[in-house]
Amino acid sequence: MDHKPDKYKVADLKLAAEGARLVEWAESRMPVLMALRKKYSKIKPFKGYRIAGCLHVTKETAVLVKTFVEAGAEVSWSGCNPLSTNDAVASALAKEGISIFAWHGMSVKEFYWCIEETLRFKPNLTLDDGADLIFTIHNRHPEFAQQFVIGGTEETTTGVHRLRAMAADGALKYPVIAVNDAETKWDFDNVYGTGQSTLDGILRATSVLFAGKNLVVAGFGHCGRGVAMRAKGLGANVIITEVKPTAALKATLEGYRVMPMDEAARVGDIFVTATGVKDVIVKRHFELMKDGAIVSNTGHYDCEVNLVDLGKLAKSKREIRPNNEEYTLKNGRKVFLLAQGRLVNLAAAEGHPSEVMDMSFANQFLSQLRIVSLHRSGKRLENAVHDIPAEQDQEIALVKLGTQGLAIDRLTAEQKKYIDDYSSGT
Ligand code: RBV
Repeated sequence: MDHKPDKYKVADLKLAAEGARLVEWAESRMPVLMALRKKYSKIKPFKGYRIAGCLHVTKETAVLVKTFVEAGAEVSWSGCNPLSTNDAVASALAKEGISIFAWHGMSVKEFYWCIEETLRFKPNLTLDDGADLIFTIHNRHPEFAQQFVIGGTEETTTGVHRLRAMAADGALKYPVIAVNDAETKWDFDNVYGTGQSTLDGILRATSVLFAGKNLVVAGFGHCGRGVAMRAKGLGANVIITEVKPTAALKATLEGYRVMPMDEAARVGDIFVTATGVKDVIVKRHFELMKDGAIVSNTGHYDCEVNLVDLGKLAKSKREIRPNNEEYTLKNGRKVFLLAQGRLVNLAAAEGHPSEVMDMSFANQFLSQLRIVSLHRSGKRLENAVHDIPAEQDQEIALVKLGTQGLAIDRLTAEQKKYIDDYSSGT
């Protein structure tokens, strides 16, 4: 089916109507992306270009996919996590004729099969969340970079880290724009999006009271900061574990307790890892945990909580409620693992709210458009990881403010002059 991505594989097409309503709901909360859709559906700048995407199949992602299609692109899509696909949304997209390969609860083997399917239509552009698609191209089909791929974008911190390491090694075969590093992405999506959706996931999987609980957040980056802030708002006693001194220091000034995981493991009631690093919670930590401790992860990969260690320590396990497995340890205590250690906000809830994804995905759309526009004029970014232009952030933020009915002040000519005038002082 070269060049004709007319295939799909989803869980159940009968869910399409439900999915379409979810997408409609998201559209009503994503005014910036919808304004881009309106503008570019007329000129169809993506006409003749094929985009392969590998990003959580949520109602917000569907709004992005449909925007690409209306702007003229051919699209083929897979999810970027085995547990994050919303089956209703996936079937709504399939029903609309979009090539999509995604269902909730797939195996890792199926995950890569889906990616391969999206590559069959020879994409010109890749859109990643976690870099699994781009790595699949580099590892299994390196010739695609010469043959038809002209560039890509990356949505998340973990993916950008991996790609920067690859670029530093000279191994990156085509240019990638780091959407994550846009201020209107990381300072909103990563903080407020992760903060709210992570708590949403933990609550849906447990329904516990946060007030008065010791909530341990591993990692005080943007995501950890958001989780800590929102948990504090619900009355939790937040404890931060860190490896970076400045981040730990900032956490103390926000009023959080800071301690190593070896201490936190003894006192925590709820654990959330948000580090991007593996083995944050391992055997010796599980052994120290209180009876009833709840363990979850909101980082991109499921390696932050060592599941092999947990499995070895357990004498039995059962699902006590959806996305919540009770492990009975050999020491008699129980530990509850949420969403199999995969990102709890997407696996147990719906991911970030539409309002923040509005800005993240506006950045995605404009970054893909930048690659295409350069290509049309015979240009190409170098094979490196590129930032989005600073003006793009201000533009997106201004439009977002406008959609909220908010206006801001403007610098006068005099003020602009003052800013650059180093001769004036006291
Ligand atoms: N994320 N997407 C959603 N609702 O579509 N929620 C979260 C959604 C993205 C977010 O941008 C983050 O960088 C990434 O998921 C982590 O995999």
